[in-house]
Amino acid sequence: MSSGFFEESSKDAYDLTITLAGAGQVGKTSLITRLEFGAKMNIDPTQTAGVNFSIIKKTFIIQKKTLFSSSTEEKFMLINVSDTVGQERYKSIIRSSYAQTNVLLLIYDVTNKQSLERAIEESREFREINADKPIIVIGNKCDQKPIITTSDAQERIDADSVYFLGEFSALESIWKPKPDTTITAEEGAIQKLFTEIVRIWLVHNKEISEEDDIRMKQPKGAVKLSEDSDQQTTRTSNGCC
Ligand SMILES: Nc1nc2c(ncn2[C@@H]2O[C@H](COP(=O)(O)OP(=O)(O)OP(=O)(O)O)[C@@H](O)[C@H]2O)c(=O)[nH]1
Ligand SMILES: [Mg+2]
Repeated sequence: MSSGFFEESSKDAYDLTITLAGAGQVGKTSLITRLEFGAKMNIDPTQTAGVNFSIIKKTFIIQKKTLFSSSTEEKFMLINVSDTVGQERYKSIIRSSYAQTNVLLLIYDVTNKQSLERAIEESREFREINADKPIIVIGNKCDQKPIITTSDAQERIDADSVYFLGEFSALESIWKPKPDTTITAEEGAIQKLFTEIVRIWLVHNKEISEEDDIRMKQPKGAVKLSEDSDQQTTRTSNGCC
């Protein structure tokens, strides 16, 4: 990591590169569209062409806790997202982005067994290139009747530094981090999911500890479900093909 998370100058934005991977049509683009444009947006994604790069700008508030004190920091972060296509024939392009990836976000479809097989395959390929970087696994489409549970995924993707964040619905912006817990769109499901992803990465890199709190800053006066105004997205390029 090039710079410390708690450096004074906010000019050095902290960079996190996330690659989304998984079978075709599991909802990778839909999930990232939710983070970019909010819970109200109607999503009608077309198949991703190769790799689609976007930069999402977010500010996080971190409360560091020690035995005797606590301090609060705001940290600006550039989340570089590589949204890959699920089609097998593009796999070499996807693999070429793995070396630069900090966190692999592996999506499967809870209604599609084949998509879990693909997630297992992707996790192995990522591990061949990155021995220790975090792999985060999410089952999408939890608004549908699931045939794969998080425990099934946990049993099958069995490696170090793999984190299971339960189920999500990119369609309805609902997060079920555990079977008995549901975070709704109104409660900020997508923001909370990505805050957890950032937290895992920071803890993994020992930038913060498990005890520290982190939350995504909402722009002043923002209606919770509306598009962020000062935390924009830039679609930088369309990678290929
Ligand atoms: N029911 C339901 N449908 C979803 C959900 N997320 C995405 N979809 C639908 O699934 C289809 C595929 O979504 P995409 O986001 O394009 O999937 P993808 O993984 O990016 O697909 P590729 O780019 O082809 O790899 C679309 O018709 C979406 O509307 C969800 O949470 N629930
Ligand atoms: Mg896509």
